[in-house]
Amino acid sequence: PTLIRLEDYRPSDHLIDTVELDVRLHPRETRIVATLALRPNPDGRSDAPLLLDGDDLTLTRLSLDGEILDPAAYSATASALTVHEPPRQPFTLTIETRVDPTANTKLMGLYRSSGVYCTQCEADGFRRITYFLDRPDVMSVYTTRIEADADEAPVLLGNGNLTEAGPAGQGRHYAIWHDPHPKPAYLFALVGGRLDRVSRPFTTMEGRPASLAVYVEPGKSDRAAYALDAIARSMTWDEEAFGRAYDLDVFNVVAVSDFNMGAMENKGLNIFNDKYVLASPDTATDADYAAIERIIAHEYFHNWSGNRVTCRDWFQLCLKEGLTVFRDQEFSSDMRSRAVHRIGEVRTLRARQFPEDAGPLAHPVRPRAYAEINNFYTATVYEKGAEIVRMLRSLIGAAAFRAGMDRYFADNDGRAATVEDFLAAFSAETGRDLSDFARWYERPGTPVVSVEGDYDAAARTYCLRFRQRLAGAEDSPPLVIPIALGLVGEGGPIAAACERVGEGVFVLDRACDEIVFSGVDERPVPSLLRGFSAPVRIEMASSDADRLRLLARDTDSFNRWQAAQSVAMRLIVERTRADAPPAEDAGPDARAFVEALATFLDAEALSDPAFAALVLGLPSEGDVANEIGGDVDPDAIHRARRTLRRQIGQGLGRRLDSLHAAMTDATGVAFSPDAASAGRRALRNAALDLIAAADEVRGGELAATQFAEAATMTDRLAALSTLAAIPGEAREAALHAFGVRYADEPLVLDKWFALQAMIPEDGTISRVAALQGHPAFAITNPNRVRALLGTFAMANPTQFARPDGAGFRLMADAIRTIDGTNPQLAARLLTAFGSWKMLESGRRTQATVTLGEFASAGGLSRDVADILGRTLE
Ligand code: HT7
Ligand code: ZN
Repeated sequence: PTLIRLEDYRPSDHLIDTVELDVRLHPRETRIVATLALRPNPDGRSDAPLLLDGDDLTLTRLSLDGEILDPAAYSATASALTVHEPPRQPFTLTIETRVDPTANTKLMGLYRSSGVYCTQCEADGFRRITYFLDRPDVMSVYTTRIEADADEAPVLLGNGNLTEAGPAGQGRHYAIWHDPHPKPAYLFALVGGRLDRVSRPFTTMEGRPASLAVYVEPGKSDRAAYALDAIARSMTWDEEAFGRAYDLDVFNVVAVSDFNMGAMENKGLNIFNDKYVLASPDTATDADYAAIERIIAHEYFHNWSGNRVTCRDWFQLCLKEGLTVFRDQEFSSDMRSRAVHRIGEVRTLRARQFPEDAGPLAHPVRPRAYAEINNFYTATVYEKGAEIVRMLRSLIGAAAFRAGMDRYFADNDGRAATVEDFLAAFSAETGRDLSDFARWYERPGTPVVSVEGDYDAAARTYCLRFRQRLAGAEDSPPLVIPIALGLVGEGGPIAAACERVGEGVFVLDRACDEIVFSGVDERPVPSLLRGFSAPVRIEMASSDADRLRLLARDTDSFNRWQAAQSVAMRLIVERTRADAPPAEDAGPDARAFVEALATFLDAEALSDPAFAALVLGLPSEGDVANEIGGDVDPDAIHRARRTLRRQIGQGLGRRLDSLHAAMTDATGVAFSPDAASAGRRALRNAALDLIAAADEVRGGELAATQFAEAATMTDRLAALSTLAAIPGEAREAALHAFGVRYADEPLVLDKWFALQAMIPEDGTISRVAALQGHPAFAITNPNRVRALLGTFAMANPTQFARPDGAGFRLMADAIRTIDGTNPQLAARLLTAFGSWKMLESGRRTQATVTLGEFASAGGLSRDVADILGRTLE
């Protein structure tokens, strides 16, 4: 494959100051006239030809400074337009192209989704609309005239502010949008369609009035209220937390039903996957509400971290994505419970980024080369990128961090920046050299920090020895790892002195180091990596008793949860490895664990239900596989985990029934999606699941009652999920009832598809195959595909990695089909094979055979070929 390399970056030879677009929307033949004000870039080559990017374009007319261009002066293909000897002074190029939005199944460029025209230009979709310098360091001021049939598309939206609108004759109308902020082409957007609107006013801290609006499919505006409110809350939060105000007269969000990702931060016109906009108590779970809030915030925050300050090139993607994830995490933590949210973030990181970093698709947070940039919107760039920003804040402190951010925005406003520009702002603010810290951007892999503790009762000292290692970087200088820590005694935290620990953080910046606490009167248990202060694995030999002391006594909520997870993980891994089937008797270790959980629940469940629900949740089968790391047998993991769940359920006994009852709202209590109410539902449903794990009959009955009586989607879906794990008629009846009730609700049916795709039974493969023929399933709709096939591959390890290879084949067949219409979606699904090398040899062979056949069939898109090539490497 042709690789694009960071080291080959050079500035564009030409710049485009203004872009005037005239777009005449038509379902099959949309005409685009682009008038570009070009000039040679003083930083580029002066004698260079003008080389504009295109993708699947048809050129119908070309003129330069108003004169039709002689065909000998240029060459045009579907993927490039070259003007051989462009003027050496500013000039205007007018390009007319035709595109077919209906035939655009890649969902990049201009396409139609359920009759609504919309665009997706990141990373390189603008070149599917017109020929352009489609690179983020070419920034222009856009004016867009959109014309459409007034009946087909009464709503016409563009970037920036509306300057003019009116009839255009013959039943057509037009709107002109002007965006005063120079931007790269990837932030361009337009929308045309029949849409309902909800709106509200907002006044920024600078006194600027702005109208906020959410546009949705007709008839769905009552489901847009939460998203609209989340926009206003995001704006206020960014003003308070980062001093960033909005900068246009309008902020529009449009929900569409066919979308490759979650949402897109186009300037002033965010386009969303409708899954992350539409919510009502009957159709959305608490997790959906939280995701809507987070993604609305994320895209809004891009207005500064991404749009006002954009990326010089796509290698700097983490500059906007990692930073914006960090910002949305902070927002959600402020809106909800910080501790609970942090645990969720780390679970995601470990479930998605750690395996990526440990497998064939590993890459640095700032990659050095790519074949297809769309394959680098990864957990590493986003989630690990956010962790780097978080570590930076720990290192320099919150006040210096805020000052550094202010400086970064001020110094780079209106510019296309780099990771170096970002770090330079913090260096300038603190006087600190951050070049060692910058290694985090360059090194793939998850570092391991091994720790030994040594208590000297006579000297009343406690010594901690640290060693860091990173596979593949053995000869490279060490990373700078902030480790938040403390000591915990029998009765709680120990106040002991250590001069190397400032603000509770020790900075490990050597390969090995040790620190000594003095004045320690009892053997302590160290609480390491509090709040998950760095994206590393900690290795330390410690007993369950020590871990359970942390669960009971630590002040750091994250480590209390981590302690319970670690004990559960040890028990599951040990049982997975044991040749014999897990014993019926829980054994002393599991009994001690259950006792600790019981004590914890008795003391704290009622005061913090959301946290209690998390403590009750065991590591997922995927987490266990990642922990084991090699020769993985998903069936053995599944059995071991199921047995431990049963033993916990049995051990907690009636306590779970009491919790289930105590967390049930009295009839008539109004629904609220807030964190406290969601926490009660989370604990209620965690209890239900454990009751069923202990006793399928009783749990099944309770779940069936909850399913029938549920007042919220959260409770209904949780009951259905519990029932889904119990084979039999009750399950099939409930699945049927749910399918009928929500037959006209595609987003709800996605939950139903996903739930069935997750059933860890042999029959699931035929169930999934059959569901692909369900009338509500559409192989061209990314949400449907992700719900059914994505869930099967990513969240059903026993069935995806079946020993007979049928799961792999089902996915390979589907991916081949999808690659024919939507390569980006196909490539993303293929990443499910990224952990195949971790499997035991039989399954590994099956994966190699399937992937080999897949490769030899040929005709693959660049997106899929790139993932496949790296997966097989
Ligand atoms: N910046 C966006 C990333 C993106 C995207 C969005 C929708 C469709 C295709 C896309 N390719 C890349 C979304 C974000 O991270 O905010
Ligand atoms: Zn983003």
